[in-house]
Amino acid sequence: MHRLVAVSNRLPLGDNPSGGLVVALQDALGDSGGLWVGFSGEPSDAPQDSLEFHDGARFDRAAFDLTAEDYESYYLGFSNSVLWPAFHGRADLIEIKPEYLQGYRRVNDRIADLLLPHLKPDDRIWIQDYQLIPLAAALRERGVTNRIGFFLHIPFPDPAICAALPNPGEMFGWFSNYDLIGFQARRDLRNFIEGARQLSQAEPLDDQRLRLCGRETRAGAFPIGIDAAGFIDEARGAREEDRMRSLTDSKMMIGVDRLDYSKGIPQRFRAFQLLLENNPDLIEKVMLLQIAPPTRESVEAYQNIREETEHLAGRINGQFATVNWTPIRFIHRPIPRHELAGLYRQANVGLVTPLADGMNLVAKEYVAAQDVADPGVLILSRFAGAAEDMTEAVIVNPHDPWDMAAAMKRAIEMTPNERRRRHAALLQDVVEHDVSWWVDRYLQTLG
Ligand code: ADQ
Repeated sequence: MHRLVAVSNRLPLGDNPSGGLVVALQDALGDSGGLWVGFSGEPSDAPQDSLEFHDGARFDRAAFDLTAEDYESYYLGFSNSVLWPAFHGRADLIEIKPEYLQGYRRVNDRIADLLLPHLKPDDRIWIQDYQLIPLAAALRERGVTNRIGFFLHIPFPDPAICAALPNPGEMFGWFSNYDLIGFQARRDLRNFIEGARQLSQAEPLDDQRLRLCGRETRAGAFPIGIDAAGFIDEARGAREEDRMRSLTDSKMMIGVDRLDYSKGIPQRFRAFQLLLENNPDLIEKVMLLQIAPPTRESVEAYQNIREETEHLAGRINGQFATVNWTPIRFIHRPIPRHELAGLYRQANVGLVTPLADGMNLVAKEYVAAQDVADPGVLILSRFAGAAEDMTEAVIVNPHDPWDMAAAMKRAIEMTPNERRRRHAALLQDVVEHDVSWWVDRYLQTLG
């Protein structure tokens, strides 16, 4: 039995984590007795030169801290102003600054230094996500020969966008230090292999292994799941008071996203506007509940998306609201899981319409939360990784407001039989491919 050492950007210390990665890893490490290492969450003036261990969980948790300058360049800078937009296909939003890349390298080197004294020869190391791509290379430079795996939670872009990074060659070199590189979707795996071939002269050896920068590595698609059983229970147990009243005679559509430009929230609002413009009979009969807590607010693109969505919701509400009805309700705070589960269950339509998304756990949570006798309808963007397997959702192109408005109408009017048939197929996938399936499959392949 190998001890699992997971490393992620954020070490969750609170009780109400809102990022998908955090939710997934917490469920996953639950009883494995491993070590989870991540950033403490608050920049510090005097960072410690060792990890800080925290008690209280069934596994060890150890935090590193960062200076304000490191946080700025590594996290807000290279991770979220270069890699995040690039990997989500938004080369137009990339902001390249040499100090961002330097900070990204420096912080990954520092994490390797802090982790080194705590590693045992038999540990399996599993590094999570785009903030930490260089970490295996940094550990290898320090003599670590353990199995090291990586999982990318966000999409991997096509080669033309990789070429817009300041350092595509260096990036593929970083990847080559992993024994297993995991992606969410088959599309990401194809993009990676094609990018590695075009930009780094990689040679595919078979459909899983490739020779990259002089090393042999393995890559695969491992679609992440949710704690399906837990979520089903949560939704069944949702108390009446956690639901929205005053809505009994109107239909509700729900969107739950971090407020991020990749999630397609303005496009969703515009499609809803079109739906109301073209179907006046739906006035007072359907509303959209959008829950979207802001994130990364010091990055300009996030300030812009917040302004854009608030402005648009205000305009649409001004255009259509009546004394008794507001078409869009926009909530900016995270809400507890049991409350969220109750709202999903109550919503007739789940709107998951990102322009790009690694997987999207909200799609799976929405399905898990439904009442099987009278389930709601999932509308899912073809650009979410989830769409590769959740084919019984109503699949839409989020760039096309006409397509989305038609899907909304179809979902609202769908017969109970068709709703049950689609939902049963979706639920089976969500339950069979849950988060423990994901962890087991990944770790077996790494092993
Ligand atoms: P995210 O971009 O954060 O995750 P997502 O997969 O939708 O996206 O996960 C969001 C999680 O946060 C869900 O569990 C959701 O319930 C929760 N959440 C969102 N808004 C909330 C709110 N207002 N209150 C409470 N909880 C809220 C990244 C990738 C995704 C990938 C995940 C996991 O971008 O594509 O699916 O990692 O790999």
